[in-house]
Amino acid sequence: MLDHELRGAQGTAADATASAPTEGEAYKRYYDASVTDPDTFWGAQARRLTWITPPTKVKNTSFEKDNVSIKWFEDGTLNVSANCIDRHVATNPDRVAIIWEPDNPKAPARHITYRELLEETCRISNVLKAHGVRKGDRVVIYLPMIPEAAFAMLACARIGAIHSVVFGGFSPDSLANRINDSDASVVITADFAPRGGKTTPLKSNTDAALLHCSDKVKCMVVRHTGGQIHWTEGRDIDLTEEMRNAPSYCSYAEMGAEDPLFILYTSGSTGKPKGVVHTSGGYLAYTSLTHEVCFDYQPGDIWWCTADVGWVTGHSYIVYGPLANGATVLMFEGIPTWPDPGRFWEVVDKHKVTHFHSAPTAIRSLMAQGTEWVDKHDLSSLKLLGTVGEPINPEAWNWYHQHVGKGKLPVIDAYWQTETGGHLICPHPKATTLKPGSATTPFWGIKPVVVDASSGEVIEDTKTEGVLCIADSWPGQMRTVWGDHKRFEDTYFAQYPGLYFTGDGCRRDEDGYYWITGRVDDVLNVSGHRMGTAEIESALVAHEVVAEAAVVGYPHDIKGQGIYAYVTLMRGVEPTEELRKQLETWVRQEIGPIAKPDLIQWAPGLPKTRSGKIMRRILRKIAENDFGALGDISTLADPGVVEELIENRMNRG
Ligand code: 6R9
Repeated sequence: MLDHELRGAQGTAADATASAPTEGEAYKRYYDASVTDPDTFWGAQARRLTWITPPTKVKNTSFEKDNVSIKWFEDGTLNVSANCIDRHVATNPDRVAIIWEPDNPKAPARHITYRELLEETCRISNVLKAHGVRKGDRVVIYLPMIPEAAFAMLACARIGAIHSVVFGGFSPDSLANRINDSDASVVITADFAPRGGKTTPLKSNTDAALLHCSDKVKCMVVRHTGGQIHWTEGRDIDLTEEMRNAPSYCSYAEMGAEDPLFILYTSGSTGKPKGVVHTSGGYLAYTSLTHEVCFDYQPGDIWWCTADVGWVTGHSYIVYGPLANGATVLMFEGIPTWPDPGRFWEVVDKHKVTHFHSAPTAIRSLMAQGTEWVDKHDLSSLKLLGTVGEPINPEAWNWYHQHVGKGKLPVIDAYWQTETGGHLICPHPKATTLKPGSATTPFWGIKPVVVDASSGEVIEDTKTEGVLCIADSWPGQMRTVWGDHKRFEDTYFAQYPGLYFTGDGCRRDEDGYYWITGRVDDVLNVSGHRMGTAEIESALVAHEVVAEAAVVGYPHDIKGQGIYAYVTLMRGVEPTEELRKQLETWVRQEIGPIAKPDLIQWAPGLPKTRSGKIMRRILRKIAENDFGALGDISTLADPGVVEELIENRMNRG
């Protein structure tokens, strides 16, 4: 071990929250203290981490337009991987870190202890180093939900490389864009990704992506299914084989608190996806704290978050937060409805899961299958339920509480975003009275404000409605957009000067509870996956028969929002059912299966203003089958197109 690895064993996650108040009033007072004196509050919270050099500075942030700068704990140094692994190996080497449940219910589960987590992570770190990856280099991770995904993330963190995880459901094009935007030198993938009884050919997707990338990019392959794959000599590296031969220890790098930990691409209202950058110290302190407090996580609990590591929820609440807390994390490769709709509950019983965290879309899809699938399972190990990703409708909340929680368990509705690193608004299981459908009240350190969208004024009344902004920084906040700080400032801080703009609308009730009403910009939330309408439109118009396309969301029973595309074909092209299918497949290939339009309407013309702007408000109304109240259409260049679109609308339900 290096000298600095022996120093600084000053923190354990529980230290900082040992005396955290969980009674209603005390919890509230603690919140007040956190927002009135953030330096003291977060200075104390920093001690939940093990620092190489403990920070003396706490908060140094500015939301000022054109001068946005966010730094937390800036003079501290640490290593995130050491915080998630080594300090637990020192105290509890044989504790299980990851329980892996494979897609196939008949295949054996894996139990990986903290000691094994250290070894596997170190082996990947050593392979990365042997192939020239250094501090600050970017590594793209395109893997199924297998433990190697967590090992690879932590292996990057260990040597100071910046990872960028790409969801396994994304297409070769989306993967190539992310490799190129982050200028990555390595992509780590697997041969195949089994999921719900089907398999995605990740390696051949990567081969296709790499045709559009620099030929310096290396491809490391995890042999997961062992299936046949194409091999490019000189570029492809058998990671499974090289891990076997690599040393099982690798020292960790001393990183500044503000050194980037990862980039994660997310959709915005315009342009290509943005590389959201999170850094080391503040992000880890924040995810570790929120995981422990909001979910009341206790040592020995078995934590299961059903998200994919390709999304931020997987980063913060499968990997970093829980492992920083020394938790036992269940990682599931499959889907809720395969081989049957009882799979989640079977897994809960099999592994005695205590904390189950999922998404409204999953809950709604299981609700639609009837209660017998859940009622026949014991589920007595469960202590708490969570939901995240989109607003949960009270029916789904109640079903979850009643049938999964047997009418007893708290449902923690956690509202946050890729950009925020961790929870912004969510209840405390012991201190907050829950209201089905509301994410309730802000977490410690978070100052939400409701703004009148037209005047830009902050509304002081408790009971109100408007757009949701946050008035001050918190340690888990994103620091910049990769390679484009101006875009960061313009997207989040220009609209309402001095405030962070979430892009969400909300209502605040008489008790000060927040009810998120969904995105106010052109961002869709389909089954909890964020997508910009612009991305889907540009995929559609890239097809040779498409002249123009406009995409909007509409209410969908299971997915929350469905994708509704209006497509204008090139002159002379016949609209047919076959063409509709072709366009669906096209979008799947361009972006990935999650972006496939649910409904495509042929639109001989689109409603436009005289300046040529598509009037999405009108298209949204038609897609919602709510065309009685179209509002003012007098600015339209050709009001006639609206009637035609209504007449041939696709959603008549
Ligand atoms: C964590 C995550 C962020 C957007 C966000 C909002 C919606 C997430 C929610 C919620 C209501 C909740 N959202 N959680 N809406 N209640 N509990 O999902 O990140 O993929 O970046 O999506 O999701 O609209 O702005 P991300």
